[in-house]
Amino acid sequence: MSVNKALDQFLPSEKTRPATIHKAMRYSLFAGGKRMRPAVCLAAAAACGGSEKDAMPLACAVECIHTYSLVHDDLPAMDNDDYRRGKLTNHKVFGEGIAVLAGDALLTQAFEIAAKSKGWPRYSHQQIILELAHTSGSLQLIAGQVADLEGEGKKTSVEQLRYIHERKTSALLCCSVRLGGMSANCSSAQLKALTDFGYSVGLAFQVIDDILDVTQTSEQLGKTAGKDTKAQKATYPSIVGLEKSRKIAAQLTAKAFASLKIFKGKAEALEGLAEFLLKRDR
Ligand code: GRG
Repeated sequence: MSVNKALDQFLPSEKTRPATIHKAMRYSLFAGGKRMRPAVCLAAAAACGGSEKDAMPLACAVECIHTYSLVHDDLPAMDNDDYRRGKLTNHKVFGEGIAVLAGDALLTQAFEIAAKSKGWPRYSHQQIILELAHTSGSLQLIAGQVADLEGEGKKTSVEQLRYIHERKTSALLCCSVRLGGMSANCSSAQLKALTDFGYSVGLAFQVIDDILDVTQTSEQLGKTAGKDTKAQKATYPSIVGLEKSRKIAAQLTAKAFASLKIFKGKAEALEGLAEFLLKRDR
């Protein structure tokens, strides 16, 4: 897959000193993730008439941020998980100290890779970096994680759950789609359509993740199933039930499709990904 090849080229080799940290970064990055964020980034670029080559650094940057968030989320101080992507979690293999650093290094690596992108007439490096920083920061990804940690074991409303899902999941998916568009020097109308698409698809993705947590086995998911219920975490199925959750996921996906009208059939790859996300089983 071209994303794997590009990530391999962007990252220091396993043998680069200090070898442990590069091994740890690569261990989680190449552990078999679905690469959904790079996929939507490249698909958004295609919808706007851009090239894979121009979008690739940004697609790789979002995957590095995503992987960092998983490595840190799995730590004992956070979600405390032993399995991710069907393999032992980073800290189980390398120890907690190296896992913290591997996450830090992946986050930093994302900005280095993004800074290597070419920059576009409508979207400067400054805007690209701002987009990534805002999404990873205390108002989005980290805000979602904080709200999630603080909400454990407490009664959560659907509004509060949506706040968490928007930040923990939808924000990075939305950012991936937007960056794809920016790499194709998209118009502001196209960027607005991509933002709407990314938001809805991102939320649908998390609702489906909540559903899979209760309907699939750990083997199917490659991570511990049923964790949300065990941790008394609020999820869509626990608040509104399984059937209503499925309905919400389908409605969000339909909304995502509707946002793509402006591309007049040129967003086939994005449509295919939205369909795949709705029907996925892991
Ligand atoms: C900043 C530590 C920190 C966390 C931010 C992203 C996040 C919040 C926590 C990670 C755990 C989690 C359940 C996030 C929700 C998003 C999600 C469903 C991630 C899993 O994404 P997939 O299914 O994973 O695309 P793969 O392994 O396929 O890449």
